[in-house]
Amino acid sequence: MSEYQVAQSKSRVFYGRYARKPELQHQTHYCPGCGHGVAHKLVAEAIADLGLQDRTIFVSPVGCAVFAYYYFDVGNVQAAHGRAPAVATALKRACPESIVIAYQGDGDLAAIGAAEIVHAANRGEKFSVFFINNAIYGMTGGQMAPTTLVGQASTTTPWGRRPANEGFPLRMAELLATLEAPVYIERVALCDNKNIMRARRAIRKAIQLQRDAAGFSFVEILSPCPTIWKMTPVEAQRWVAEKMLPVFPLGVFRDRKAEMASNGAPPLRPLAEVLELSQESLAGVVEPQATREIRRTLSVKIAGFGGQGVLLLGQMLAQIGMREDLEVSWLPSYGPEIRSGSAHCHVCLSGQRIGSPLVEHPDVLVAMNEISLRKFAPCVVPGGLVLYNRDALPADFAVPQARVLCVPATDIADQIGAAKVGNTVMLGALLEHVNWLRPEVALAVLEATVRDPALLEMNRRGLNAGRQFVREAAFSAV
Ligand SMILES: Cc1ncc(C[n+]2csc(CCOP(=O)(O)OP(=O)(O)O)c2C)c(N)n1
Ligand code: SF4
Repeated sequence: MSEYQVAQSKSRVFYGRYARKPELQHQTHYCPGCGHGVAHKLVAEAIADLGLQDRTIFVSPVGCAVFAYYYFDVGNVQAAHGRAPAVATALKRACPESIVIAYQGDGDLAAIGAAEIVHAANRGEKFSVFFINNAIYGMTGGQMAPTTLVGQASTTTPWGRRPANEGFPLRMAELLATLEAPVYIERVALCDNKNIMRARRAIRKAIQLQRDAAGFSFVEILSPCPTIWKMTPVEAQRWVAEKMLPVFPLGVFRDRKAEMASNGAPPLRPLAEVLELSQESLAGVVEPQATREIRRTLSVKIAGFGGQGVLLLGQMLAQIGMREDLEVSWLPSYGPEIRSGSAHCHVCLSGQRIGSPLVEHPDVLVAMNEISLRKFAPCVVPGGLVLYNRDALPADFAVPQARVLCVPATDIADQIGAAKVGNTVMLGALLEHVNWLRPEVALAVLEATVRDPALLEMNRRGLNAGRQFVREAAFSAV
């Protein structure tokens, strides 16, 4: 067999294997002939060629591209339906050095998210938007989108779109081009190789402009959806050229590199000043130890029923971290019923910047009830710790990979006289274990949080009781 040279291969901006489904790790979930696959490839190649992989944050939409974060090996955030421009705004403002990409379908961008895209464009937010216009809602089975053509049948317009009833196709590129702020707006089409090359250049240009600190850039990409259109991939490409191009003409609608200076941008101010933290609220702050040098990291999941102080325990831990001059994050998660439904939160403390506030594999799990124990204990990292709010594990349950410490926190709190300080008992147990977080800092946080003197005293006792319990448990284990 003759030797061959690989001329085209998967961009390194894609993960080597996709973790979405065990049996699908070598391919995306897109239908054959779908424009999303081509658009992804063009975006990935542009990021790779411009050397921006480490700086890129990709905001994926709701729609067929919802799983883009399984494919792009960059920073990823998945936004609620239509809200990608709002999320991208926050990301770009918080991390101005990042290359922020909002990627959206036409239902996402032009229907539910119409306000977000117009206002982000109008503010001239300095990120890039790639807008996949396939004239239909793909993911949900083919409802009419704002971009559906006149006469085009959809599940919600089976008779074909009628302007008198459903209005006319929305031309987003032209609409945004009426605004002052955008720097670059172009419409391209994935209907044949020549046009795919044009799309490639437009995508690259949008990202380049962002790299060069210009303003808002927007590329509308007319894109085939063979599945919903009930066509073969070849027919669908042809349909883009024959039916979509007359309604959505290709071209550059804006090409104006804005002045580089950030005219009118608000000055950067210290966080405490922005949050209006008064001297009074900072009173009792214990001087941070030299934790920056320590570079400790700790990820904790705290789970239980609403009403057990699960979220508050997470907040207290995060505040202790802040007072220790660490980077912190606290991410709550609870159902519609805040009391007695299940609730959990993720807390990260680190001497370095925190990549994601999500804690899938915690160093420490604080399980305030059995459901949480069973659900989350298998995810604790090998060698991690489970603090369980009972005096023993259930007889049929083991956590082979981690250490388990049963701390009957609610019972201890009951003995103190207030079941609700069970969370503080657990905090004490946790502090005793993580010996680089100081109890005096925890006390200062409690004093700043609990206003009622009697309850504060209970909390103090709870904290000490939790520490004491762990010390004695360790002693009896020796
Ligand atoms: C708030 C909200 N409303 C509605 C939905 C249902 N929904 C999911 S995807 C989608 C349409 C996506 O269509 P489009 O943006 O055109 O993307 P495509 O799937 O065609 O790529 C809708 C309506 C949702 N997930 N969330
Ligand atoms: S339904 Fe359409 S847009 Fe969605 S993956 Fe399939 S071809 Fe692509």
